[in-house]
Amino acid sequence: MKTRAAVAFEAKKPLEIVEVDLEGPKAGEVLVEIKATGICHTDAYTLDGFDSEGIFPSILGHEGAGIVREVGAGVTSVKAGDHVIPLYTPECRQCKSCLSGKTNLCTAIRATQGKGLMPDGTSRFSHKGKPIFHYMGCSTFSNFTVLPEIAVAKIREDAPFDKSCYIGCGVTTGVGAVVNTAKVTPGANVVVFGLGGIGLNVIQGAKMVGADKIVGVDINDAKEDWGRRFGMTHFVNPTKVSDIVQHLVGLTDGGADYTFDCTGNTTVMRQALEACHRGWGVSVVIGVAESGKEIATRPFQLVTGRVWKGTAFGGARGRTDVPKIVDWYMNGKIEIDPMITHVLKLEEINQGFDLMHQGKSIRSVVVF
Ligand code: NAD
Ligand code: AHE
Ligand code: ZN
Repeated sequence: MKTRAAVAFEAKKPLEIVEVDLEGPKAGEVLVEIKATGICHTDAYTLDGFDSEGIFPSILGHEGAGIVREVGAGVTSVKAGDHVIPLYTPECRQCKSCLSGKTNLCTAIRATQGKGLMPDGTSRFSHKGKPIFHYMGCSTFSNFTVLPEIAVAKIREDAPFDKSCYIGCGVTTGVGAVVNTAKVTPGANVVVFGLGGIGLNVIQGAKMVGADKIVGVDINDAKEDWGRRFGMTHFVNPTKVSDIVQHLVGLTDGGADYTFDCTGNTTVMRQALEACHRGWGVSVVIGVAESGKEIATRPFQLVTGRVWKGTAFGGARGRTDVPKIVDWYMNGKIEIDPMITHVLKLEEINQGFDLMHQGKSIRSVVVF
């Protein structure tokens, strides 16, 4: 079939809206009509050439929601008509990682996914007879896409696509980092670095679990009102204090119980670790750093009890947890609507990247 898609033909170039060819689902795969997709900073990071797994031409996008239109042989867990959220972290429930009960990082299809291919080692997308690569196993910047069955979460049908798509990455990552990865406890002091589409969800997660002080750190003063809107109690612009770590240690009576990096900046990651309380503070890396960047700190920071952790997709097991997070949204336990600052047509998708780089959006959502 033919489908409209925003194609990244080259790094650092705007996406081009073209008609591409899409092969139907093979065994164990499903064809999904994408109804809406968010634009996450990770899409921009890959488009800008910072991703060591970045591969072109490809169809980016990994924060979508849509409807199953066709299933391949042997598919049993979803059927045509089901509403689904694509999962860049699938959940096969059979691999060593899934069976361990210790991680959400399913390994069943990670190798081919990282190469922009379906599990059989081929692409379903092509343009003018040449293959186009998939992205993060999702490629939601296409009106139709093909996904492995284990990479879709079936969700309730009354959830609006233009909001629930955000649960495909940003909401689950931020809230999940608090609930699943850090396991923030009531009364804890929390510091969140980077108040964008992910950081604001860390803030709302921290508020939800009853954190006490929730300190937001951002170089953009315009983010202060956004943070407060979701439960932030204090704001710091690091460019306006002489030593951000000492400032935060002072604000949190010796250091935070939990800190979160939502910037992808390795200097900030170090600050986040060092702003943790001696003896028990836990710092969670969420931000994705540019290819080649490394993190550093004095080992003494760890010897004296601070813990450095990371999280992908908020530690969520996609097929199990995503439907629950959709329920949280539908039942009013978490908010999504105010964070969606811009709704765009596919033809306007490059504006969404510009708004993100200018710090003018929280989330732009493309509706098909
Ligand atoms: P965003 O652009 O919406 O927000 C980033 C925020 O960080 C902005 O408000 C910006 O002003 C702020 N910032 C930038 N540099 C800063 C600095 N030096 N100090 C303080 N604040 C600073 O991006 P987003 O969509 O929220 O994504 C944030 C990061 O999380 C990105 O690196 C993205 O790739 C990553 N991410 C990771 C996962 C995961 O599973 N681990 C999932 C989604 C996104
Ligand atoms: N491909 C990059 C790493 C990118 C990365 O860390 N991706 C996160 C999700 S970001 C979503 O917005 C992730 O899930 N990582 C785990 C995984 O298996 O990819 C690189 O450095 O090569
Ligand atoms: Zn993302």
